[in-house]
Amino acid sequence: MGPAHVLTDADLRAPFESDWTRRFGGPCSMVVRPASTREVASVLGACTARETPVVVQGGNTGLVGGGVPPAATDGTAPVLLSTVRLDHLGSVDLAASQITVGAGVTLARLQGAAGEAGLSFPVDLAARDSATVGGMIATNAGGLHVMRYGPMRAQIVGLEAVLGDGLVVSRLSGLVKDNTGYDLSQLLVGSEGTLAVITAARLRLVPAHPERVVALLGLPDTAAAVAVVDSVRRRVEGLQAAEIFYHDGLEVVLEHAGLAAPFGRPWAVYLLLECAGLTDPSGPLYEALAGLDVSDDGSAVAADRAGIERLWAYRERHTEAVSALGIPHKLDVTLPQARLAEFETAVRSVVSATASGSRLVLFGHVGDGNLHVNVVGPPPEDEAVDEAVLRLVASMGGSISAEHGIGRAKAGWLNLSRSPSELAVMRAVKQALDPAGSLNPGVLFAPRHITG
Ligand code: 2HG
Ligand code: ZN
Repeated sequence: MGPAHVLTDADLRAPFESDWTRRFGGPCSMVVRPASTREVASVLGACTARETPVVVQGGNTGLVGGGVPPAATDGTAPVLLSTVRLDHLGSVDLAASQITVGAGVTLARLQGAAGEAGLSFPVDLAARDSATVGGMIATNAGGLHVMRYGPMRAQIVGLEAVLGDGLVVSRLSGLVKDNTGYDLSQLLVGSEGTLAVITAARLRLVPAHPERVVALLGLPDTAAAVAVVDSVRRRVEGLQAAEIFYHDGLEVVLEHAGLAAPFGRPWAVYLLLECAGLTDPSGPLYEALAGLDVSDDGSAVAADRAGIERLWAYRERHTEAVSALGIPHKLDVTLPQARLAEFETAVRSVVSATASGSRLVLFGHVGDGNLHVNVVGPPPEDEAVDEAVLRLVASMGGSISAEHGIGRAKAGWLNLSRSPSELAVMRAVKQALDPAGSLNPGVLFAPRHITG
């Protein structure tokens, strides 16, 4: 790779050693930045032969400590393998509506390439300028359009990856129908760098939908928001995002971003709906909303680019606004749709009981039953509130990770969402693919699960 891509100097390593939340991270012995699959294979082969752990990192936009080294321990400091130089962007295959890209290509670059070909990449999220395709696959990222297109998993036609011992497995032919045994590509989706390093991906693209409309609604409570989404989902074909946020979170965003409030009066709950199509989707959206109890002083609609961006800012700027309050405890959970409103009330009391005096900011993808629970106040290492919220989620039939992954942050509680037999099978897969245990140790599997 050459000395320019093996970083040992502490200052050069520093940006790779701490995550976006500032809650997770630790030292590595060096950062290596391979630019080809062959280079990835030699790095992994060399590290495994020397029993050196490897931490894999994409754009470092993860929120669960899965792409940064663990806090300093007495063990061997890991090598950090950054995939950002695996940035080859193939040309769009129009006949197949597919594209092959390197793992280090950012989401924004991929979206740009798809757009130039008159197509679109179905996954979108706020960290688009830095998040890389490889990291998004490794975490099965979700984002804003899951309700229409599914998460990252649903966009994968095939992958190329390197195992811990340097073996390259490749499935980039682009065949949509291919029933020839185990789907190794899908096995790696969501494996959080614990089974292999993803080096390239063959992805599906969808038709671009130039006609967009966004509505922001003020509503009395979560149950009303869930009811509007259920109704619009059944009536409007192009509904692709349904996002929720709350009065207290909006106040934080307005203050942080210097934005004006969306309506003349505050509402308890805000629901943002986005529809897109080849033809103007606003007619069906208006019709669907006309039949619902939506008040004039709690609704705004935009169909032009600037107006759409203005409405989205209230939702998209939550993450940075919360981060400006302090180091947040971030939990990313899904509930059965029918219990989302009940959960919202319950989580507020659980957080005030376990972390009194803290700030709780809730927002998320209501169309997927996915709420982001952000708590600012408890020190980063105090996990009491994390545990209480995750136990509440499990007791209500939810999942402890909707889209960010388990990482290091939630590894100790994986047994709240996975049965002993599932965990045994997952450990057997890990043992088979990474017998030396060199890939992302401590991510996904904790040395010991918190019981109960
Ligand atoms: C989002 O939906 C991201 O904006 C980040 O998943 C969520 O900051 C968070 O907790
Ligand atoms: Zn999200």
